[in-house]
Amino acid sequence: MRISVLGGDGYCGWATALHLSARGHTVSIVDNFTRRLWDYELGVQTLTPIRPMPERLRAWEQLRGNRIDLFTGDVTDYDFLCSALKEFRPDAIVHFAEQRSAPYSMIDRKHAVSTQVNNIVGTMNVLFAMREFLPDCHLVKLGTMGEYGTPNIDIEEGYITIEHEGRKDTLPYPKQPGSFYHLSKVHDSHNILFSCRIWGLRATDLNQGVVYGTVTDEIELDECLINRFDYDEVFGTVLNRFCVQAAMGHPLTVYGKGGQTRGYLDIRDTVRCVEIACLNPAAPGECRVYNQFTEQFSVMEIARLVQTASRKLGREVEIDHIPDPRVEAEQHYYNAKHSKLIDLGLEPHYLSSSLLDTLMNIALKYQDRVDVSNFMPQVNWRNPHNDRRKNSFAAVRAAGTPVAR
Ligand code: NAD
Ligand code: USQ
Repeated sequence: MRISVLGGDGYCGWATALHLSARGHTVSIVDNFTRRLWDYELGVQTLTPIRPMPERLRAWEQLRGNRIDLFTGDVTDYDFLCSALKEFRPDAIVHFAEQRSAPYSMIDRKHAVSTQVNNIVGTMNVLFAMREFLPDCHLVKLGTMGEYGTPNIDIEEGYITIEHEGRKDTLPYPKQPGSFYHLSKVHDSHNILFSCRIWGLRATDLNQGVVYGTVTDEIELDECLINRFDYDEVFGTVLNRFCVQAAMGHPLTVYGKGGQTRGYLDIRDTVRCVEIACLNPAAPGECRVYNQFTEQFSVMEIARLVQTASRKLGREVEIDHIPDPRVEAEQHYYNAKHSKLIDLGLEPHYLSSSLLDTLMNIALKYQDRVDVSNFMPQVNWRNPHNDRRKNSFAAVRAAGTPVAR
């Protein structure tokens, strides 16, 4: 297949582009590298020294003989997006190109607005481009399990059948997201569903859980292909953060009681799920929703697993309960269905102590790059003007460092 990976420089996107290329698909990457700029804005960096995109692509071509085309630009720029898609003519568009951090979207008004503009406009542009000149193309869009929130009933895969006043219908599952970022995904989902209904487009909305890990079969082929491993409070996801904290002997930062339960998956399953969705396209007019995760854990369960794995490596690490900077249920019912991708052939990599060892060893390998001041949360949901003064745009500008805006 010809597959365009929007956001192919990112954590999930880079691993997916390589996986699809390794499996014989013809792949293009579309990215404007804004994520590298956001790291710079926040004064954080990935634990792992990711290479510039031209170096990444050269290394891949030399290793595997597979060329990945690069289109550098912003998906919110409709003319750019159209020219990239018209030139490549994909059978499937995998859309990762969004601002994906809940804390980033909760810093202040500016970050909330820029998150929603970036995400919603980008997805709208993809939908309009498909309608205009790629009507048979299949959109594989990364959504999030966080769109559903934490209802006190089981979570279905996208739709729920309801009986009301003696009548019955199957309707989109109710959404109760927990950040302006998660809300942007809900708005995307509505726009995608509407476009499929009125224009007959085909789409799969992958409601992905929290991703962990950093290595895939392709990424471990060469140091130049190394993937992101974010551990900071804004972009680091919880399991990856805990592994780096444990490796550094820092207490694990459980927010509040730690009963917050989410769906999780290994990045090796992310890349496989995306390929499965591409190989089994939705029908014209169909907007499918798959819940893309393999296991559920509470934050405390993850903390205890990391603590045990750390002990085995001879490192004692404490678990700290710090006041939850987010507004979220700290103890709640959670049971989300996730069988559709398994039915299509996904064979999950369940969380193992050996994977935790691997992640802690990666953290030790790059420990010189760890800034422990990025472990504690600074963004608070209750405060509409979070002061990340030391790293803010204003401070960077004041220091005279050029910032592209
Ligand atoms: P990431 O920040 O590592 O990568 C996103 C990429 O998209 C970056 O390379 C960025 O430069 C690019 N991008 C953003 N806006 C763009 C724009 N307007 N034009 C062009 N490129 C743009 O994020 P990720 O962790 O790889 O997540 C990818 C997708 O998967 C996101 O949509 C996210 O919501 C979803 N997701 C991620 C996780 C997770 O745990 N990482 C979990 C569930 C869902
Ligand atoms: N948490 C802690 N301690 C930490 C970090 C997080 O207790 O040091 C808690 C959070 O409060 C939250 C849970 O762990 O309850 C998960 O937080 P996270 O930062 O790992 O993940 P989240 O903010 O939900 O976002 C991540 C991705 C996002 C994706 C989402 C999937 O960044 O792009 O959409 O996971 S889901 O959670 O299913 O919505």
